Amino acid sequence: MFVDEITVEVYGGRGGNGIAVYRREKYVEYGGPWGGSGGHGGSVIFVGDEGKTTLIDLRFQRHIKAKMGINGRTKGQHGANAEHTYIRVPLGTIIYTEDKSLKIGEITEHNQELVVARGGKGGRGNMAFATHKNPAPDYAENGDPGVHRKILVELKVLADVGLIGYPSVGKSTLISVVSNARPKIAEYPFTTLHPNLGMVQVGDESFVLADLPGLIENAHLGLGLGIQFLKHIERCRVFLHVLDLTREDPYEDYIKINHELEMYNEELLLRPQIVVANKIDMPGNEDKLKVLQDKITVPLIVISAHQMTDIDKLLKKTLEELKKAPKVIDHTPEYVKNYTFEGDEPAFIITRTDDGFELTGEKLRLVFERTDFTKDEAVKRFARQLRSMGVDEALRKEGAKHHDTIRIFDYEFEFIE
Ligand SMILES: Nc1nc2c(ncn2[C@@H]2O[C@H](COP(=O)(O)OP(=O)(O)OP(=O)(O)O)[C@@H](O)[C@H]2O)c(=O)[nH]1
Ligand SMILES: [Mg+2]
Repeated sequence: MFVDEITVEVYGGRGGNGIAVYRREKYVEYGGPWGGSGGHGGSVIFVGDEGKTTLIDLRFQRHIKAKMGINGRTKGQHGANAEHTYIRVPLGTIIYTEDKSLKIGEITEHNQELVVARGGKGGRGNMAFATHKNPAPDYAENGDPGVHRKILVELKVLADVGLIGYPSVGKSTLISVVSNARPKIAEYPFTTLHPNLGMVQVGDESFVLADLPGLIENAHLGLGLGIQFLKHIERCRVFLHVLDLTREDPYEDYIKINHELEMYNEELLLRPQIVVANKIDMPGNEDKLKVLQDKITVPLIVISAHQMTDIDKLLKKTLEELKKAPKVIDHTPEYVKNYTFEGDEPAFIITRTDDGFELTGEKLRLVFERTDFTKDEAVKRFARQLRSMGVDEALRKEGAKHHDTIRIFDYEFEFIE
């Protein structure tokens, strides 16, 4: 099972409701407001974890819900804030909105935290609203809903060096002899289904090596593991292009794989490559080796991963190339903008309907959701809030008249001049 891209739904917890109650004491004539505020809802937070290499955990949690804040109580007691829900993900995880139009963020470091769905604020209890002018407010706020959205989670492996080549050429065997990685190795093609990372130590220096699934002709069109695989190599700074000397025509293989890279992203061809001619322990490779030596212009190292022949030589060369290689720049497309929770969207949007107007907008929704419409005073306060947001004025400008119907989410109001 190869998981490197997955859609999940995340729900920030709702904030707890505030409460409107009064103090009733035997000898106190007018008990004041005594309703506490609700606690904040918990957020869904992704955390970088260097010990993880796949997104497989997310497969089993397609809906991630953070906890709700506790409602406020009487005697001025505030509800507790909910705990956040933390989800550990591998480094190199990128989070987008479902349609990929917005990039929410990227996890590149261990323990880095990224809020993917913020919890709602707790509603204020009536105690919080008491003023000199209105010492006994008969309303409280509901908690805000948490952010709810579908996100696309993508993993791009962060490796310095990537092993590329046809299936069964010995990529996994090579990483298993040079690093701590222990991938599955077998005679049949497509043994490696997802990238394996290994740390390679050369003297007192080290680099991260990625063993990737085998590539075949037309991978860029989706054949084999196709695009799923190609994505991972975009961030490698150096490629070890492994050729199998027991195959019919290793030079032809070399050309074809490079062609696939080019078709996927021509910039990949500019990255330094070292050609690794593997399985020199097998007989009958002299002629093929001669062809490679004549035609290939990049560094060529002949090894046997199996017998561990000339591995040191390969690693030294790799380190040398890595030091020369430029840093890879992330070419996230222009239209993908960093998402901020406090966007610049207008506070409300007015649309004309048959019998009046409709109001929408995220900020307006927040004010709406906070209102407890079962309480007169709360509704009046809602009206005041709309006025201070400039809704009345804007409606008038749009031509709203006495008795026009104004639709705001679930409710209809009448425009009164
Ligand atoms: N004789 C010989 N066999 C090797 C050598 N390196 C790998 N093999 C064998 O080749 C077969 C494939 O090796 P893998 O390391 O799984 O190949 P891979 O490139 O990772 O293959 P995919 O994961 O399918 O892309 C296994 O049977 C290995 O034992 C070598 O240097 N000499
Ligand atoms: Mg493999």
